Amino acid sequence: MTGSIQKSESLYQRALKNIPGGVNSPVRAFKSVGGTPVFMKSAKGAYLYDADGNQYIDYISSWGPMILGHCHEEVVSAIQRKANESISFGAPTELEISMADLITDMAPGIDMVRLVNSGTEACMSAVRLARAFTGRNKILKFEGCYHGHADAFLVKAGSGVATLNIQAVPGVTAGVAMDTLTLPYNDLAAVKELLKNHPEDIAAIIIEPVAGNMGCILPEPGFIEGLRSLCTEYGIVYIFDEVMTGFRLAKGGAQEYLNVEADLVTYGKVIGGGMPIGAFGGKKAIMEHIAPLGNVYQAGTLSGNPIAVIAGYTTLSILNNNPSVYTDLENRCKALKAGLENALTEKGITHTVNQAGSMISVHFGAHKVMDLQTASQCDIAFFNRFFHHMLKQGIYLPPSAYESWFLNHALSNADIDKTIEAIHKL
Ligand code: KE4
Repeated sequence: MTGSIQKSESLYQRALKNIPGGVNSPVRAFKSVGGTPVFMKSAKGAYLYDADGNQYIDYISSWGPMILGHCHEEVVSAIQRKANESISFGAPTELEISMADLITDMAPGIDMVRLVNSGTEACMSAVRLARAFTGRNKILKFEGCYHGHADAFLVKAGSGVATLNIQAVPGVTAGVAMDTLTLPYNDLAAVKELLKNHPEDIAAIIIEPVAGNMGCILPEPGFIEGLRSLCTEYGIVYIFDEVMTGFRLAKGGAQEYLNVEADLVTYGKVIGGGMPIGAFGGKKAIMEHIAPLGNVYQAGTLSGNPIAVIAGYTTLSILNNNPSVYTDLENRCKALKAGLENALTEKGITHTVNQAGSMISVHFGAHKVMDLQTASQCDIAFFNRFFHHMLKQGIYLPPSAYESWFLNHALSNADIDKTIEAIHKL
């Protein structure tokens, strides 16, 4: 059991004075689950320590990046060494070549890659590139998928937009929204119908190949493959948003995990090892339109920043050289799934657990959760109570029913057992 969070409470009151909602990203504010957001002070391995000294088993892993666990010795010392040499140049470096080579080596079908500073930047740049490459304006995204906060993506988006139930984000103009078409995730028939009516209007289909922003939602058999065939048939750029799944589901991300190759892929989170990095990459025939090679302008003051890149490069290198990390993570996640299902069943709580690799989510309802609608039909109020019960037990879950949990490699079997025990105390 955790103790007082008095320091978090006073920090939150101070934060509200100069920061909108007291946080620098909405999902951290506990808005949907209620209560005071816990202010964290340090982290090591699988554990977080809050401002009051309470310890938590971490299932957020900074929303994915901390796949190796917090403050991994090799990553920390690489950052420290690099910081003694440089912080930022704004000039090309050899390290960026090594990073590009490593990403193209680990991920299938990536001929060229451009580093940016966030997943949002990666996704917005990939869409601009697809529009330039095809000469078309419209994009198709899926309800409940979240591709960052660029205007084009804030149409029926997941993550914090779904959590806060924002139907239409103010500031996104009708002109922008009209070029973003949306359909339910997993509805291949609806996509086929749409393309029949818009055979030459759509520049890109952008998708989370395993979705993590309405909880963890798996593609139905044939869905991702079906989109691949349709994109090829209609000359549409197929964009995998792998900001969450990239280098997490497998060394080659969802492309490897699902055995489907996209035309462009976006990355974030894990590739920065906890530092701010995004990236987009793909077929040379498309990527060579990016400035200064081509005319599709995309830029960034801190893109390829040495400190961020060394954190990401060290993280990816460890993953590349130790592929058993992925089997460990998947096995531990499967054990967690089984433990959650057994414990919730014993408590007589109707639920469904979705899991892919080291991504997992619990939904309170008897039905299959396979898109935003079925995720929204679950008992969100019960999830909120569940969240606070687990938090009190020292288990730190994403503070929203519309988020995936992320396991890190520092989690032990004892941590998983403690998580399951906490359910029995519900
Ligand atoms: P960032 O701009 O936050 O680095 O990445 C945007 C993004 C793009 N694509 C996918 C599939 C994503 O999940 C994200 C960001 N994920 C959220 C969590 N659902 C980040 C957490 C937050 O917004 O604070």
